[in-house]
Amino acid sequence: MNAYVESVIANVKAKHSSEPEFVQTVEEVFSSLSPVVDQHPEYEKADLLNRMTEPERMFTFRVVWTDDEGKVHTNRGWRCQFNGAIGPYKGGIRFQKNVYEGIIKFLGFEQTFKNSLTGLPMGGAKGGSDFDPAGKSDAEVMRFCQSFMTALYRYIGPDCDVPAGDMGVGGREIGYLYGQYRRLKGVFENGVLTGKGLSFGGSLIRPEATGYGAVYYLLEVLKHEGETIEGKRIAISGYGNVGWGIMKKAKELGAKVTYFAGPDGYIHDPEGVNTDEKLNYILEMRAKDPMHCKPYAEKFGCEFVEGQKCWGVKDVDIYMPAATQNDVKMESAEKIAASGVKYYIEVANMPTTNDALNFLRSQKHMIVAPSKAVNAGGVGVSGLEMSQNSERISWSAEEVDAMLKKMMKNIHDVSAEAAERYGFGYDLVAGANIAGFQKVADAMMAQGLF
Ligand code: 2IT
Repeated sequence: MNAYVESVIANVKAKHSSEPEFVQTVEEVFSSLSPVVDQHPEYEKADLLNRMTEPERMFTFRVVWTDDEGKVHTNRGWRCQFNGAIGPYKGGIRFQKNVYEGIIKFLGFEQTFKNSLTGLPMGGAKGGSDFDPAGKSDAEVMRFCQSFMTALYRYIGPDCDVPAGDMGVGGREIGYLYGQYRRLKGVFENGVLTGKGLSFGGSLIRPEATGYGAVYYLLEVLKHEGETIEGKRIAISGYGNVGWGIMKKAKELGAKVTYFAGPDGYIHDPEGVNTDEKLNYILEMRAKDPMHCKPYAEKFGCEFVEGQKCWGVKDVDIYMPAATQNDVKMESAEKIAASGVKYYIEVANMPTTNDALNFLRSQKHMIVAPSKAVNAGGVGVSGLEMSQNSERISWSAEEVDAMLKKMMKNIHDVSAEAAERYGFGYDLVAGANIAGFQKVADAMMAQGLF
């Protein structure tokens, strides 16, 4: 490994020992950059890599809200404005009990390279709170969102920082957050948030974009291998917004999701989630109780395996982990490699531990694609939402979908090209890291030291 890259990784490990997810992502991204840094000694002179690991700004804030019984709760909120070199800070907000600095920082770092890959002018950011949305009423969520935005609104804006959803933050939360922003600012500045409802500036296809984009990216990988998607069987984890989008697009293109895993176990539906009834049922099931997917098996008479993940099943063609970070560890990776399945397409942010990811990449029979490329269609369509808001227009679903498809093809192609150029062959992981890095690096080098 290049000595400067090695020293930066060592530095991050020493400085961030209490933030393992952040250390993990820096190591994953930067370990692809050795040949690039070898060719660009000016990066070390400008200490570019150490600068890239330090957020431009990160802050916490107090979020106080009252529950329906009048009891007062105090949560912590975060916003990490990681890198603004190529555009306004952009990235989601996550509400989840386990959120802490390390999660927000890792997501903000990933977001910087992901956003760069979209080809749109968006910097990297992430935010969130340790608020647990489970079991909260609409009114409680509203009060929480209003309090969160009251603390945050001075520090964001359409040309400054544009939050969106992530886990625990969907259309309902974005609506409440935007309402409070508008109330406080006294302006209709809807470019401040993406993932909005259609009646106040949301973009068609944004809710489906991450899942659809993942399948469009997959199409390019299959094309590269001389295959098509018809008849392909897919195993996924997660059946949230993203997993659901994959199911829907797969069905449309003649493939099928035959396995999906939730917190309580996994479902095996050999027919696939291939009817509108099944797709709608998943929405209903999730709205009622996001922790259990077993009711699907009861309703449609298929197998449910309690407490297990579907990693290692043999009767599929493609694995797509779409749940959360570090879902696939070494033990699962060994099962995946042994199953003989060729395609491992990451979808959730950092769903694979670094040792597991490197193990899968080293399998000669496998093709591995990284989440920061595969799931970039979500934020990509957020970028298109920003464009529509600033022009005060709305594009049709067909227009947005066509742009998304083109964007995913481009992300695949620039990644493959970057990997080839630096001697990695068809290594989509290294390629995405290099291609995402290059634009941010150029912009930072041009803008002087800070
Ligand atoms: O992880 C992600 O890319 C997101 N949660 C979406 C971010 C965005 O700004 O749309």
